[in-house]
Amino acid sequence: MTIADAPARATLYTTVGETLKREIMSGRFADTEVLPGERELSGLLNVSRTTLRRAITDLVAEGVLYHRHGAGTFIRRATPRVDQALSRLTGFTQDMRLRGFVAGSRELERGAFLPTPEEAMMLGVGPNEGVIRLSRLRLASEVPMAIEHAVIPQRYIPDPTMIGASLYDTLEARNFKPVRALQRLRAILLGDADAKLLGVEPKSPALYIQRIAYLADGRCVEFTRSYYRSDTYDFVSELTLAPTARRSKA
Ligand code: 16G
Repeated sequence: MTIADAPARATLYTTVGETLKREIMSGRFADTEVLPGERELSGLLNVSRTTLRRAITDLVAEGVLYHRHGAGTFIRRATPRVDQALSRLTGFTQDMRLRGFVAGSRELERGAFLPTPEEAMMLGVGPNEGVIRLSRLRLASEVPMAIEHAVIPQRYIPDPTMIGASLYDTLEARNFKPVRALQRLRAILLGDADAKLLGVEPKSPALYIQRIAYLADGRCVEFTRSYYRSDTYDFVSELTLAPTARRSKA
């Protein structure tokens, strides 16, 4: 990977940038997310560090690379893009499986607690009835997609360790799988901590989704707050004419 026949000095860094980009696309650094250090790269490309730095700045502006404060320069991998129907009640693991991605999670919190007033109200439980909290960073084939904070009344899952890789699989195995849910969506800007977890720039836009899911008998089994990366997820809804409008057309 040397820059042979380098053109005029002013465009040398552009050529370096293009070479570097081509190498990334062709999978040269596929086993790492971190770009090799300046010394190594300038040696590989046979250019000065100043030229290399300039090329990297351009690739950052283009979105091919990104800096993480104190950690170095990283390669932005192509992220999965997901179309999610808004009208189907499915869980993350199932959604990802259907799309050929491997669902994964990084656990952020798991335990049994007394509910906050908001949790008690949303779940319809008393202030002294325990709830399970499970917070996870959800991954699709290793790429962070969403942060989820799920709360479940302890009467449905007595012990937090009972929950396996999929909350919905666990609820189904216990005969408490939700059959209906209400969802509220709002556009937000991510705070620093959440942006870092999701691997995006601070203040990136995201979708905040609140889901309240019910059992067939109307009892509430789940209250989940999620932050979905808006660059990886499209929520799609199907619209049909209201019955009155349909009648008047016929
Ligand atoms: C989805 C649900 C979330 C549910 C989770 C279960 C949305 C917005 N949220 O992410 O409410 O708790 O799936 O997934 O769709 P799991 O079965 O993989 O744990």
